Amino acid sequence: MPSILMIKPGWAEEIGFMHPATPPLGILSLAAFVEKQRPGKYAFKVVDEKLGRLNHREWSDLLKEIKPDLVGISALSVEATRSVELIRIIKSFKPDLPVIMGGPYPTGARERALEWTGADAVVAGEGEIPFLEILDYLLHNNSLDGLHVPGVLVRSRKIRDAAGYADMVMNLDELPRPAFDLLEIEHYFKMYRATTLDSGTRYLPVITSRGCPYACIYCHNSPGIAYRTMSAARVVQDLDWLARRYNLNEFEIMDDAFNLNRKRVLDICEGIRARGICTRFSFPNGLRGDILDQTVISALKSVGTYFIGFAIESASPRIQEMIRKRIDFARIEENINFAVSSGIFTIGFFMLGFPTETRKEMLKTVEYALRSRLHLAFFFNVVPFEGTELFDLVHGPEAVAPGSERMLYDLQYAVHSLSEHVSSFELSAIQSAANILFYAQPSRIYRIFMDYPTSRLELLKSAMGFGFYMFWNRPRALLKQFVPRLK
Ligand code: B12
Ligand code: SF4
Repeated sequence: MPSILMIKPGWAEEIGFMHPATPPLGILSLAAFVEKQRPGKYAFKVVDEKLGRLNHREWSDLLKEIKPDLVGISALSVEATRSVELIRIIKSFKPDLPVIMGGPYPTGARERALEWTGADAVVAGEGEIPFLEILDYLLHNNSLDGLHVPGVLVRSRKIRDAAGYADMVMNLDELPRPAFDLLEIEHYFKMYRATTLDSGTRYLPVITSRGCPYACIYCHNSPGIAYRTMSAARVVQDLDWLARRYNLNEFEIMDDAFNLNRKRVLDICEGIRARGICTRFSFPNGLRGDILDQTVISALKSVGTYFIGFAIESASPRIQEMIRKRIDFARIEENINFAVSSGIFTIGFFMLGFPTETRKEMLKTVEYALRSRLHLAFFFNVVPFEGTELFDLVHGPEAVAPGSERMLYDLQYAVHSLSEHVSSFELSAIQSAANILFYAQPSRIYRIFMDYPTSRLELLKSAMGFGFYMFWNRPRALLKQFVPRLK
């Protein structure tokens, strides 16, 4: 039986001591889909470097042991550099071992991913259908040369003719559950997860919809990727099965647009109550905050929701229009306040440093956060990921010269203002001030302390982790960035 090794690369640098490692849903979904379509035909093995990076020797030993017939790599843009290193190791072990790459990085930057990483083929878009086609094709042919599949670019072919995205599974109810059994799942329970409030929870991440009908200019959700949802009945069935199978205490719902269909959300809550699924729920990837209402928030709370993210991004109406987020400020504020009063812990996501953004607009965003009743806030600086409209606006299609890719993807802690009005240095100062002012408000400290949804010990650990990031990782990285001779 052909052996397929699937790899989740480790990130280039690690964050303080709170390393999130969440089960890689993309890989698990591909493996489950292939197994459903071709039962018993391919044997999958998953190595997740988020649980611990392996060195060259360890990889060589592992490759000798597994003897894969094909390697699949799943990469975000920040994992591109590590993917290059991994592919080099794999190719030094066996030069003709096919390496296929998928995930958000090649989806947004297919040409560069193919040229730079050394992969034999890259997949742009969702992977279930094209990956199955690649596997079947390779089983009967020795090379990928003759493969023509939408969204798949093949290295050895002279003409790269895969425009558009890979075909998608339109009815998500047809997808099997992700193959969590391929992982040593207990390892993940010990790690920090996307809800970085604690570690040590028996949880699983779940995706109940794909795509998003909004079209924010900085987002990976291309208009070519349709919005689809699983039915409420299927979602409830999966939650019930997973909770029992893995003895879970919590689900992290990771959808990009979970609450678009109000009725579906209410039906899911109703189904959870009817089945008596006794877990908690968190939404670390956020809910669309301005289309929530009190009934929906109360329904979510009633089934155990304790943590919701609200993506506000900017408090400037001009920037909202420019980035096409178009948040209704009055509604989102009302919903944050209601969620907080209902006993839900909240986090706000803000972005600073958009092209043309003025100092005044940035300060307005910071002021908004300070006035809000949010428990936590992240002040991200804007990063233009390849494949987004924002990237084209900032770089233009030809602007990133081959050889400078590392600079493009090794983003951790570096602050690059895209605004011509505010320098990178000033932006980093605004971000630091925003963090300090936000978390130094006595009323906020009091509320965080009183409302923290896990133990006080976990609060202390998270506070120390954040302090480590704010006063060690970040200043060190900024010093290196702004005082070049320290590099
Ligand atoms: C869970 C999650 C996380 C987790 C785990 C991250 C990880 N390393 O995997 C945590 C919380 C740690 C996280 C952190 C970050 N994340 Co995040 N995260 C997500 C989220 C919400 C869900 C991912 C998921 O499970 N999707 C569902 C599965 C089914 O989809 P998928 O993984 O894309 O897989 C499909 C295809 O891509 C493809 N595919 C995937 N792998 C492969 C492999 C092969 C061989 C093939 C053929 C196909 C294929 O097929 C799959 C099935 O269709 C996504 C948003 C989203 N909706 O996807 C953002 C997302 C992946 N994150 C993103 C970002 C930017 C980050 C951060 C950099 C944020 C930050 N500023 O710190 C960090 C990076 C830290 C790191 N290096 O791990 C971006 C990535 C954009 C990009 N171009 O890289 C996304 C897309 C969100 C966004 N706003 O744009 N994130
Ligand atoms: S609402 Fe969120 S997921 Fe949808 S396009 Fe905007 S940023 Fe992307």
